[in-house]
Amino acid sequence: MFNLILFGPPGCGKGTQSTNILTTYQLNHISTGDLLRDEVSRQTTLGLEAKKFMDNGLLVPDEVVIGMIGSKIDGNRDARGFIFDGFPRTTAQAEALDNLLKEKNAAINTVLSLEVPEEELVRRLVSRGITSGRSDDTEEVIAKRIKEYFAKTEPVAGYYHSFQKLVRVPGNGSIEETFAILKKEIEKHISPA
Ligand code: B4P
Repeated sequence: MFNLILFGPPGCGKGTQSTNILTTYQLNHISTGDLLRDEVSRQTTLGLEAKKFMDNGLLVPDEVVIGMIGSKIDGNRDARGFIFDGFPRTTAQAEALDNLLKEKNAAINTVLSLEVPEEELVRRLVSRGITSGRSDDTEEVIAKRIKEYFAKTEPVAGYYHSFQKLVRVPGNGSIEETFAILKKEIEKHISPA
């Protein structure tokens, strides 16, 4: 099983590149952002609670997100591997993920961190907000999300660096240029399916 984390700040292209990667390598995609937005749109208890955090640019509490991931991994036991997109976002989430995978005799193989300058992140997210209708893509909330990233999520890079799993990748080129760089890294581990 090949397990990849796409890591980086809001708007770095994790969701965009996941789409390319999962079709080329036949991996299962787990995006906590998508899972949470689905709960919000169905107005579940979890979704109504999560929305309060998301609309304020804050991370949703660890126990909520970790619970969602556990059931997703269990539901796809025969997968070739997983792309974790937007997860883990705290060191507690990273440790929980290691434990969940260990129970399945699996581990994270590589963490690809997309590096994009802050002004480009804001530009992309503001531009997405114009068409997406996402309530967290306003300039005010974007600023809070980036602050939350540097406070709580950036330290997760150090966690994976300590296991020699972190690879920093430039993410400010075009979508195609960035995908080509990611492919080179992924193909050190697996071939296209
Ligand atoms: P996410 O859904 O993960 O949102 P994101 O970080 O904004 O997205 P991403 O980096 O994937 O950007 P994208 O490719 O879409 O999280 C949303 C919220 O959910 C969080 O703020 C938090 O509240 C909550 N949450 C999620 N996971 C959580 C967790 N584990 N723990 C706690 N809370 C959690 O790209 C953005 C835009 O840029 C798009 O419009 C795209 O077209 C464009 N773009 C991408 N690549 C480009 C390129 N190379 N050039 C030009 N534009 C590009």
